Amino acid sequence: TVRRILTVAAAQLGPVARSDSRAHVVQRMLDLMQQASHHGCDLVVFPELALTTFFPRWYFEHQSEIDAFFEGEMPGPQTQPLFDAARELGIGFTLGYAELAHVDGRVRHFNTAITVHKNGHIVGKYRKIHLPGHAEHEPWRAFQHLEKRYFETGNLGFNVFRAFGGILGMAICNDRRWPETYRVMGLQGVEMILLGYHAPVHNPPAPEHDALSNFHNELVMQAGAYQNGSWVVGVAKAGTEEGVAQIGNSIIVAPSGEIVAACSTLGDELAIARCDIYETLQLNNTTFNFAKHREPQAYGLIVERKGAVPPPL
Ligand code: ING
Repeated sequence: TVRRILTVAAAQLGPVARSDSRAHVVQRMLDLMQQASHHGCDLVVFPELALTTFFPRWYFEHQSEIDAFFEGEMPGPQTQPLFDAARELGIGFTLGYAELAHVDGRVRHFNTAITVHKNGHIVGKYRKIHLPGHAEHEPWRAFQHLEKRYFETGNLGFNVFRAFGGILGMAICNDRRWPETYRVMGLQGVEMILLGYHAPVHNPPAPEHDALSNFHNELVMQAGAYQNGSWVVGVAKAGTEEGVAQIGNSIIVAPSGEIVAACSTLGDELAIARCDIYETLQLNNTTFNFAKHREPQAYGLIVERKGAVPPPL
């Protein structure tokens, strides 16, 4: 058997204060890349919106205040050191950031993630599709969640790309709760999904689920991994950030659904695993062998939305 081992680090970040400079955060990330390099990692995965505090927790009146949290270029002067380190250390990284893009002569705002190879070149890009929360200021909430106001829905789909000897894909935070995220990449043969998240413990619209935050976090990534025969790397921006408690619980999940590495703190921490890409083939050639077992022709109408029950026969 030809084993393809990819040594991956989930590079969890602790809180980033609004007053923390990008340079300060980048230095923390460089330290984690250095540590990961000592452990022979090929790839380091950083959280969603890693460079700044999670600004959608506040309502901002003026676009200039909002745009201060965005990157107008990638790499830019503040993030270039990450790309240089990738080349110097021979280690790739996945980075979540707020992207200010100029597309078709328009300024557009996305919650974005990129994967950079060991040569410092961007090999994958994804823009968050499932934006949770709300679009208008809702003062009743203990804190806001204004992603629908500050970002547009991603326009790159759930794409996969070949890198590091495998087929990789990316997702961001709330995406991980939706089965479509994994399935659309699973149907493209994805072997490892890289995703970052901020998950407040308290979810104002559904506080009854607060105690299930870590359970739901693990449940969705373990199910997504197993049902699509893919590795899943989920990485938190963790800890109490500007007064909001966020889960850590960064994990690396094998195609079997087993959690093979996990962070145990709420700070900057690496969880490292040697991921054998071959394991994905095993599962996709046995339990989930499409040719032998999958019956798309028998599934009937793909219902556009839950509750649209077809009329009685
Ligand atoms: N954060 C949260 C997440 O999906 C959330 C929002 C929390 C939605 C709990 C539902 C329940 O983990 C982001 N950034 O999507």
